[in-house]
Amino acid sequence: MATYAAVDGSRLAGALAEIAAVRDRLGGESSGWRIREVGDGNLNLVFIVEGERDSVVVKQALPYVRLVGESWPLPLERSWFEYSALTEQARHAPGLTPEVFHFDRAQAMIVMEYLRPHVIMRKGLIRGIEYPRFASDIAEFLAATLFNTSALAGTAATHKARVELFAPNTALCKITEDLVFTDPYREAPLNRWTRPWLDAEKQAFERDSALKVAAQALKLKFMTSAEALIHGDLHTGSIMVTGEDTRVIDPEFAFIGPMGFDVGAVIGNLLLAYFAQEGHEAAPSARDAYRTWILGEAEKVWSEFHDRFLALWRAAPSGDAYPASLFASDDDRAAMEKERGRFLRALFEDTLGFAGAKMIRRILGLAHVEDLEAIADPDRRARCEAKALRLARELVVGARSFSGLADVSGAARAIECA
Ligand code: SR1
Ligand code: MG
Repeated sequence: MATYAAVDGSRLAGALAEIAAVRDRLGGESSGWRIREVGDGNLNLVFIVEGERDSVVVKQALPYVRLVGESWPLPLERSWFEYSALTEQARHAPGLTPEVFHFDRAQAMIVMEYLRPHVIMRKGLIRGIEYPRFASDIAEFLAATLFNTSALAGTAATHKARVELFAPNTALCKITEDLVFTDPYREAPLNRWTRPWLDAEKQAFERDSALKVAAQALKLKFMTSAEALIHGDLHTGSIMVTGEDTRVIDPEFAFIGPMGFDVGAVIGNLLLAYFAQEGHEAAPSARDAYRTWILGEAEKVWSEFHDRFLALWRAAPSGDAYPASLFASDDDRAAMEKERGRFLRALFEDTLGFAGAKMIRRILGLAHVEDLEAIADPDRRARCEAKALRLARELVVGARSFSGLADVSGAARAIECA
């Protein structure tokens, strides 16, 4: 296939049969392959193809935003950024991304490992399931990918080459700039919220000068802070889990941005899941133990990320930033240790701010999350959402006042129980 064409089941089998590596993996005659479209995301087509021997997932970008339709065009090249990010992430965090079997740039199509019996983490959170490996695996993914793609680990030239490679992913960044950092704070045609229950909150946020300034400071950081290769959309719908395994999928929003955006996405989405529990429990307090588990996981994600990132920096200060050769004496080493603490504290505050911004956009902006959308009773949904908005605002405006993630858990509990 040369010119791009969105595939359907019948054309897809023919196309895959021409790729030796995929044909051999699937096994048997292509006419016998079972193909179903399973994409429920906002942007792309996703097929599961089951052959005689094995199965694969085929993800193809559409030239528009699937959620909205052809009126919102979107470059196919996002598939190239996704493929490039998957490749780079796999080098630094082996076993934590899906294996890629084939990439076709013209067709904007990635053929990759079919993860099973994995489920989307968000769906597990809705069902109240605990995943024992989740926090450690995600902390490892975050620390390994963020540290190793920063100038703390690599040369300035490598870093600039990476910036150049991902810089053209502007359309996807613009989605985030608009939908996360701008539209929730103004009247925008695509905004949605639980009306009329949250009308007062929406209006208050539009008039909240301190909140708007803090959100714009985060937006500026998102647009200009080229710290590391970030996933760019690391919510719990981009994580697939079993009790024993965790994989990060869908990095099509990847670019060189602020590290806290990825860490904040994970923590913000866990907090959304926390506040959504009232909408999923069979009786009041039935999910209390699960609520505790979720907050514990958020704390673990941060503390294990912090420790791993610090360990990587101490063990391999191989980057052009803070060159190890400058820090040979005891005084130097003590000063460097203090500086690492300062860096991680700033990253913690970024993380909280971005977490709050990600929570707000999922309640007042265009693209919502199933944790809350699946709550059929609007009264109950709005109650969950209003609580999430309260904490989110505190995180965006007052990140500096939180001493640690346990402090955030405490604030979440206080709001939940108020
Ligand atoms: C128009 S796209 C809406 C959202 O879907 C993706 O998953 C990103 O989160 C994006 O902001
Ligand atoms: Mg996605």
